[in-house]
Amino acid sequence: MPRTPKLNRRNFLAAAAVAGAAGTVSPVDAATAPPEPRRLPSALPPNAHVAAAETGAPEMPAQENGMPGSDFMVDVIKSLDLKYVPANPASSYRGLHESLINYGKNTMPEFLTCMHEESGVAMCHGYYKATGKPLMTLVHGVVGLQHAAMAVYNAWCDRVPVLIVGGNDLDAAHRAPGVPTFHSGQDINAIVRDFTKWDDTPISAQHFAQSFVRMYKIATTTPYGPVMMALDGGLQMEPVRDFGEPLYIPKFFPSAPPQGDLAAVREAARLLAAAERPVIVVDRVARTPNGVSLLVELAELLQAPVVDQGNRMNFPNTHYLSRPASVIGQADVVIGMELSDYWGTVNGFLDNDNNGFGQNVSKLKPGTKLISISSVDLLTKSNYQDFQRFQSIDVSMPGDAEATLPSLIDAVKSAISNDRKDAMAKRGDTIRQAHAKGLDGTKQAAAIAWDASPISTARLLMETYGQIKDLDWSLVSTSGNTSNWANRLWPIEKHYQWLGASGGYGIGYGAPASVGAALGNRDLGRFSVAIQSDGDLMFAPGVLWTAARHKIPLLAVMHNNRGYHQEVMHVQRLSNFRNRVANIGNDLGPIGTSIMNPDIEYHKLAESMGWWAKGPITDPADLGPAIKEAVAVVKSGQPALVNVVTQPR
Ligand SMILES: Cc1ncc(C[n+]2csc(CCOP(=O)(O)OP(=O)(O)O)c2C)c(N)n1
Ligand SMILES: [Mg+2]
Repeated sequence: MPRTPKLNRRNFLAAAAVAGAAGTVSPVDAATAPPEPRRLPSALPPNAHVAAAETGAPEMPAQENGMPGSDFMVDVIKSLDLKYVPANPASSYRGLHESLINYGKNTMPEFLTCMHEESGVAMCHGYYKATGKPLMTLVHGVVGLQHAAMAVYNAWCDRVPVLIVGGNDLDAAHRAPGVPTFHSGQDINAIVRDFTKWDDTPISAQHFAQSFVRMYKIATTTPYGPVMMALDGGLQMEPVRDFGEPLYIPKFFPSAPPQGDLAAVREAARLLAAAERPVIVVDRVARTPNGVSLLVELAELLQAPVVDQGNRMNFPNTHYLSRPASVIGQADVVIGMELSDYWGTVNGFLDNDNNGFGQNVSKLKPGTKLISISSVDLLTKSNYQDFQRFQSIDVSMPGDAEATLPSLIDAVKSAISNDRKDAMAKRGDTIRQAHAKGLDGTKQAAAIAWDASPISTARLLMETYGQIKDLDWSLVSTSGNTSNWANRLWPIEKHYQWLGASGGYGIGYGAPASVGAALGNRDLGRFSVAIQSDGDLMFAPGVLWTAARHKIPLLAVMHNNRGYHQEVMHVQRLSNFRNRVANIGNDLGPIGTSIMNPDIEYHKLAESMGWWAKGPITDPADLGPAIKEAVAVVKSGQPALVNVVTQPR
């Protein structure tokens, strides 16, 4: 049986426009229908005639033969094993939507209903970091993509592949007038072009097939990143045209990641092997679990401290060579790998100093040599400033750090002379002692104000850890600022135990990225936990419903400090500098930055969207038992939220 045919774009639109007029019935129904009874002013159920008019399917024009373009597109999408499509629905991609759920049977990919396009993109973002597998999202031409844009920027800055397809009706002469035309653009991709790796607008089915496989390939070649396709409404609707040649789906083969130049690798190894105090600084090195093992090998070979900037789990924080950023000041050689901000790593910036402006200070000793391996050097655009301040580097290798590590390890092995080995072992012992001492100090700091109410952020984190420590846990995100207690005190040893932050620091990432990561972890049998701040949650809280609707188990423990506290501090600092008392607006709290009066009942918000929830927890003694209950709920397959009233930081 021919799978389609179907209907061409113009008569489809005509039919849809007729069907859209409320109360329209076909002439046949109208002739046989009983006369309409007198309307009663009430919410009585509609009679059969009205119900048919409101819910019945419109009579459609005869369809032409041929497969709809969007069915072929589903075949292409299925060839890439994309598991989910988290998206907000829209008419501009209705052709593909209908094909995904009917022709594609809503599996591989499965449509997940999102309440904001930003949530759809951020779910893909979080999912990728939990699983190493990209997802695609669909957005409504102009307006949906405008909503999605910040989340795309976060994925760009965080070097995460996300496939975005935006419906758009390009044919100005034949598209539906009015709203669909408001929602069409000549070049919708321009909205996100500055922070996507590639974009395209296919104009034939075969063009779609090539571009979709190409965008997958580009997104998953390091440095990873989001990619965009504008998908014409007419192309989705019309039967595929093969232009006399059989259509085909290009086969995807992954690209080998680019590596640092071998001569530069040897020079770097020579500097590292000869250094008295080498320091390894890492940001997004471990793309895979193997990246963690390679980094441990390099660090142990050199007996060098590792500063993990934490945008991924790169290095176990329980390893004796794991050290804080303060060691950079003593270095004579620094190797920075996949750093987002090399300048900020080796320099200090004091915001609002005595002049009221920032002050720059070098952290380095004179003569310190700098080495860099970074794939991001291979992809820099001009407008957005994610490339950060310029830093001069002695040995700079554009290339993927994880892929370069094996040759660097080999080169370091050859470069270490036997007479250095004792000194290196001694260096390792000193670092081991410093690591143990540092951990003691951190524990003591965490105990400060242990019994305070609002609850201290250290207690928030440690009570949470106490309830999940025996599970195969994954900390999917910490939004807001909890003084980094998780990374300082939870033993983070596996790559999925910490998934990093948003990348671009666009707030509103935490909640949806946690749900996306929890989705990936669900399928892998891991237990997901997020520390969820109040400000972050309120950007697009509808993602809570998405989690409940699609049965995504996630423990969200709230860091509810009742404000945009980072901004509280900014305004306070500036008031101090200007020698003024910050206006707190009588009892309303800091103006423009507090989220109080009325206090938001986050537990009720979550409950209303199908979550198990408890709160507000103000007594620290109640915290452990509440989280324990929530853990049991999450283990049964549901999301659960504990609303905890916390100290600001
Ligand atoms: C989209 C966006 N809007 C505004 C900001 C500025 N901003 C930075 S931190 C912050 C406060 C976030 O509040 P919350 O998530 O509750 O964290 P807290 O600072 O209270 O720990 C804001 C508004 C931003 N980074 N991104
Ligand atoms: Mg807050």
